[in-house]
Amino acid sequence: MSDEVKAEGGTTEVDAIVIGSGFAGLYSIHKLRNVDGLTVQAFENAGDVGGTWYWNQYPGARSDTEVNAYCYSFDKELFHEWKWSERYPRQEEIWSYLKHVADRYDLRRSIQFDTQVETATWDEAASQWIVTTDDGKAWRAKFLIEAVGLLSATKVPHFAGEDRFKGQIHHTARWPQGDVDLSGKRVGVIGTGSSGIQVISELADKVGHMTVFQRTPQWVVPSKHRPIAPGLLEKIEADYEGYWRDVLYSVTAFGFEESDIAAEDVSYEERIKRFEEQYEDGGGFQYMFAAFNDVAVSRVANAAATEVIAGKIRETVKDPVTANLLIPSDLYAKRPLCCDGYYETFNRDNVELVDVQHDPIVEFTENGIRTEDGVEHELDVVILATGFDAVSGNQLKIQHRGRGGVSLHDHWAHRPRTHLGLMAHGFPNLYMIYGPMGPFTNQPPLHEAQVNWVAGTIQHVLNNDLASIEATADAEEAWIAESDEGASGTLFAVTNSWINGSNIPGKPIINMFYMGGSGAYMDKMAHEVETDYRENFTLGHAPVPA
Ligand code: NA7
Repeated sequence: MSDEVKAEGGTTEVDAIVIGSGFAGLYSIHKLRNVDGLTVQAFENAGDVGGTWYWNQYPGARSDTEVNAYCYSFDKELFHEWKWSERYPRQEEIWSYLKHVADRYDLRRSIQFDTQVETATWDEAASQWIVTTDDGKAWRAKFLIEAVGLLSATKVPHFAGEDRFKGQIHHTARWPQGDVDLSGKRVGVIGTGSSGIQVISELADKVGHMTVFQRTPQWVVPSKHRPIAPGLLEKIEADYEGYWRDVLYSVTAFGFEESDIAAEDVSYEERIKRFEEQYEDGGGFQYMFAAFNDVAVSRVANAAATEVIAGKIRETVKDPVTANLLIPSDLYAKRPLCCDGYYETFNRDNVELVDVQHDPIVEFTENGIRTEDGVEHELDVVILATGFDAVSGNQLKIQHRGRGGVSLHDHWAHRPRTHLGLMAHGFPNLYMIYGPMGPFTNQPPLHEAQVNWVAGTIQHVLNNDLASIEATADAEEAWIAESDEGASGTLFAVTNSWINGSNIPGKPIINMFYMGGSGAYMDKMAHEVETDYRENFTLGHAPVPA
């Protein structure tokens, strides 16, 4: 049964609209339904729930966050009853989990699938958002929650001649449902980020020939995938609230023990020894945050981290020319990657590494890809593992008009602007889960924390008969300054990647995250509640009826 109510003028009215049905969208629907029984309508442009885990069905797709912190915490029964099979679950398993959550909490009745939200316009007089969808319908709601995904708007580079290519081209994040038969095929992979290294490692022994088109190598450590440590989930359940509190009040919210030792404070030998041990234990985020606490800020620490990985690449990859091509010159300051067997893949006879930094892709031909050295690489299938217009990309696909008709595109013309990564000045009652300058952490626990905060503000608006809540211009400015200052002290700021927008030509290169840590971010949200939202928000009153 739908919650909607027909409103005047052909639009349908609900209390809250949610966009997206990934981790954050599903929890938003559940949570908001429990705020004074609000009516909620969600829109999802995919054919089912899952968000990232719906779209990324490419071979080898799996989480590289340990599953004990890559799940919901809001219901201990759910945590208890869902039996995860692996430390880093595959896409299929995470997707099944999210579908189970949708069914268990009866969320599907609120979701309209295969529907793209096109516009969102603030109606000042009614204090409502008017949302239009690509099926030609219009909706009204007082609250709009956008859970549209941090890594969702795909980056699809266009190459000369791609229309005449007779084979198939697939982006990893728009992988066809039902899989693609690649056995025995000649497969090219463009891109060597998280998605690329997973697809390459998974497919190398299943395809006829694989050509890896690498522009920029990245540092990869093994994940050392293994079953979940015996007793771990039971131990978490024994102190469930304490465990999740510790996750949220850590730096990264990944659930592992973060180091409090600076690599700069120990000897060179000790540094190398510790990174060697961490490499053996596996995990990208662990390599960055569990060995020492200064890898992302200290060039000394960073150099030791990369020295160890470079040594492993040289040990693993038999051909020294290939090994050298695989060793990055960048700092270890992109989103850290992990994957078992990645470097070993390049010892296979059917795998070829093509350096497209040296010899860029010139064009697609009927039969494959031609690079600048004149070589035509013959291919049946090309996999684009070319990433995303991250963080702000999906938000900007919706044409927003806020107070006074100002567009979000204009408001963000020079850079995305938010307070807390959640709300933007001029856009009342609009919440962006993991919007720009949100926390740089493991996402699911912080999704929940943000949605809980959103629900709290909505409750505050309702309890006080308010029309709206809106971040002030000063709050936005202060948040940007604080986020920028924090990020400028890190090596992420000086390393090209989607984290600072530098993967998208023409996109402003700026810090896209608050890097003060999960615990500090939790305190920032709590501060707003403790001050009754008076410091950093304008609380709008409904017009008194005549
Ligand atoms: P990433 O990490 O942004 O990686 C994209 C890769 O694609 C990267 O190696 C790029 O090389 C390469 N790329 C992009 N455009 C081109 C063109 N035109 N030619 C050649 N190579 C290109 O995306 P992922 O999907 O792997 O991962 C994104 C996040 O999703 C990941 O960090 C996880 O959080 C989940 P470049 O570095 O630009 O030279």
